[in-house]
Amino acid sequence: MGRPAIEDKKIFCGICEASCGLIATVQGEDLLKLRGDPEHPQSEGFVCPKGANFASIRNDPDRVLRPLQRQADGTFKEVDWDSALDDIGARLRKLIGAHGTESVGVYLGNPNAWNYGAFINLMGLAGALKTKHFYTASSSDINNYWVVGELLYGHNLSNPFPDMPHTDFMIVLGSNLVVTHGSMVTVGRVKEKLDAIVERGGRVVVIDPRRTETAKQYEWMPIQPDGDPWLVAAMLKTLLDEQRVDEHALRTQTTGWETLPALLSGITPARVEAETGMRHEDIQQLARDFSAAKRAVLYGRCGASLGPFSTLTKYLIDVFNIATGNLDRRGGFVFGRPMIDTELFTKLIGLNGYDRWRTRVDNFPEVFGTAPLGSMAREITTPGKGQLRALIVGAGNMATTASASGAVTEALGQLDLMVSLDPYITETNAQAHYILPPTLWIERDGIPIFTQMHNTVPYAQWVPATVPARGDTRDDWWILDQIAKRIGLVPSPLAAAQWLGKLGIRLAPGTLVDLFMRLSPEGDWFGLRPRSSNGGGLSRKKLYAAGESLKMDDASPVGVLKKKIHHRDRKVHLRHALFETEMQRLLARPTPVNSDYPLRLISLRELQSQNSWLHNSPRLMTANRVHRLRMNPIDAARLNVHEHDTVTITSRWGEISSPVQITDEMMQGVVALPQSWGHRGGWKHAVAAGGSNYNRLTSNAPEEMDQPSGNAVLNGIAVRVERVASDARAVA
Ligand SMILES: Nc1nc2c(c(=O)[nH]1)N[C@H]1C(S)=C(S)[C@@H](COP(=O)(O)OP(=O)(O)OC[C@H]3O[C@@H](n4cnc5c(=O)[nH]c(N)nc54)[C@H](O)[C@@H]3O)O[C@H]1N2
Ligand SMILES: Nc1nc2c(c(=O)[nH]1)N[C@H]1C(S)=C(S)[C@@H](COP(=O)(O)OP(=O)(O)OC[C@H]3O[C@@H](n4cnc5c(=O)[nH]c(N)nc54)[C@H](O)[C@@H]3O)O[C@H]1N2
Ligand code: SF4
Ligand SMILES: [Mo]
Repeated sequence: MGRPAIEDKKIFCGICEASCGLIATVQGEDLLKLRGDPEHPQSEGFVCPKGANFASIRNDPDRVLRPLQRQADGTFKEVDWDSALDDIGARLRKLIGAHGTESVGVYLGNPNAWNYGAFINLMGLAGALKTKHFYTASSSDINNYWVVGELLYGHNLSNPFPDMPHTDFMIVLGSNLVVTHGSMVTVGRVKEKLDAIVERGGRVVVIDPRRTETAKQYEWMPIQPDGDPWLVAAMLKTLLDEQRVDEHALRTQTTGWETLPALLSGITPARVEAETGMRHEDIQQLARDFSAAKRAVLYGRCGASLGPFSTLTKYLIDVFNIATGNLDRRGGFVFGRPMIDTELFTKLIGLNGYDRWRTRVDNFPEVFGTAPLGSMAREITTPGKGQLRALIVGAGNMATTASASGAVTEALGQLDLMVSLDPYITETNAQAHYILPPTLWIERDGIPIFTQMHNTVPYAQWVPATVPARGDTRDDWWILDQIAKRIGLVPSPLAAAQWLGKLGIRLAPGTLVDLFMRLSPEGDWFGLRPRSSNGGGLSRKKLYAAGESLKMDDASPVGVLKKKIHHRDRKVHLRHALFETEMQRLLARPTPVNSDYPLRLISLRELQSQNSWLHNSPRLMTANRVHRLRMNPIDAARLNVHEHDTVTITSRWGEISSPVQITDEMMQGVVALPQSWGHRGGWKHAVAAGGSNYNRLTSNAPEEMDQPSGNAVLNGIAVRVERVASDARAVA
């Protein structure tokens, strides 16, 4: 028999929020090549090195291909699925018998954003267990978005995004868009979109302590870490004082806007300059220029989301966009047109909300049905009713990615049961009792539910598995369903699903999503819908048959504010006591000057990484990549540090070491280190790449987290840097 035929399949990339359209060349079970799909409505042929080289991850010889059970000596032994699942079930039943379902927890990691089945079943498992131990990567990232979404617009997921393809003025506050390709906004070919703003006579202003790859292309304004709430508050105050706000927009779209001057009354030019390191006149001018632009948008991401006042900062960003009349305006701050009504879905299952309960140990408010990851270690180590004793981890490498990663690693070691669904033996699950191997995104069907919510060009896509599962790997959703089954549960928060489960009917997440999509505004309504712009409404069958993405419109909709707001009065609610408290807390906080820790550390993302998990590909983790601390030449001279010297980096919470790269990209007083390096475990190439664990320097103390959202603080860490050896290469 000859080799199977070579075929091209149109799919989308399941690695980052850009969700680029790809063409996969496959031959039978083999993935031969991945390239950009020129016909994809959003990415138009773009592919980055991560997407293009994903075959090296799929075919990785270090991938776990059969369930692994940890032995007494710390090594792992392959076991079959039934014995792994049966033993996990038995151990869970015993724990639940003794301590209740609230002793079992779930972690939902970042790669689940492209894994709808796992997402639904992790959420469903937490719901069915009625446990408060539901932790997600969002609390290291965007919990502040969820809180502001709920308070301002009435739903965690109601989050406007920048209409980049049509704007004339964009301020990028703490995001390295040309490297990360956008978060909480899905826009293909992001660099071209930014270039086009400038080409049509507009401006892109990047406000960042580092002259990043993005800042180098456009206008750069350096800012001291954590200066963001001060900066945005000062811009807003300027426009209010000078009556440059769009009063019509404020009156018609919002309530509570009259209280803004009082909220900002404590913001003084002297304090703003001290906190931002920027000139007050420059900030005022920027605000005036922004308000004069016809279509403008202020966009903030990790640089603005991972500081100690991230919820207040996100609130001020939204208010600034609204007060300048840019909400729900073409080229401004717009809402998406997702193929599935995710807001309705999460509402129906009761997930969305804020502060409906508090966490046991730290008394943090619940956000979107979840507890902050920063509290997890204390929930494991603090005895009492509700103590966390067993954890199911879906795609999480918290020993590297969580704040206070040292404390997290130690706490994980105290669990009675840890089960990790992961394609690798990582530094996190090296101490799991079981590692259960999942299929990867290219080996299962995929629908970009999460990123569809923030799409600048609305389109619909659902692709079957591109290539079959490798080894004895299984879809995450199936694994979770099997675990749930063994403790007598259906992984769903829906009473109806539990009831069906009792009759032996277990709905696969794909069936559920198809049903919901068909009944959604964009669905085919089971044939009852009149023909529409997307060709008569969506169903999985239709999208499979199309074999490519279907464009639903040229641009995200505008004029939809009333539909997107979930408050009864259909207005954006700008006044909340919470923001008043946060503003008081901001004003009361002394400007951080600490002679023991005089520098501020920030995280850096690299083009060939995806947080912690693509580091085992020799095609991505190439030999020339070295983990290095970036430092300004003046700081280096003062500390007598030279290129390649090894330094220790010490914070109040830990110490690591790293070779140094001296670069005037860094603002003086600020150092940057790539996040999520320093691996251990069975991914040999990642381990061999070396590097150190940034989050050994961060804290999970409750007072160090963003108070309203429990979001981790991962940027702006006060550190001291000292030379320990000259030239790391000589030392090594
Ligand atoms: N190539 C690549 N792409 C990725 C990822 C990856 O690891 N690699 N990760 C994905 C994930 S999970 C996410 S959430 C997104 C994140 O996407 P981005 O938010 O674009 O990610 P970062 O590169 O961390 O950008 C944060 C920027 O803020 C700056 N910064 C740090 N502190 C401050 C501060 O206090 N104020 C201001 N104004 N700026 C500050 C940093 O220098 C940095 O340039 O990227 C996604 N895409
Ligand atoms: N210092 C610092 N720390 C940070 C950040 C920072 O900027 N600075 N960024 C934070 C942010 S924004 C985020 S989102 C978090 C992310 O942190 P995590 O949620 O830990 O996510 P990742 O590191 O992307 O991947 C976690 C694991 O998922 C596994 N995985 C990949 N695909 C699959 C799959 O299909 N199924 C299963 N079961 N597993 C899979 C990978 O092997 C990896 O071990 O990190 C945060 N940590
Ligand atoms: S930008 Fe993101 S979605 Fe696009 S190819 Fe790269 S990793 Fe994949
Ligand atoms: Mo993230």
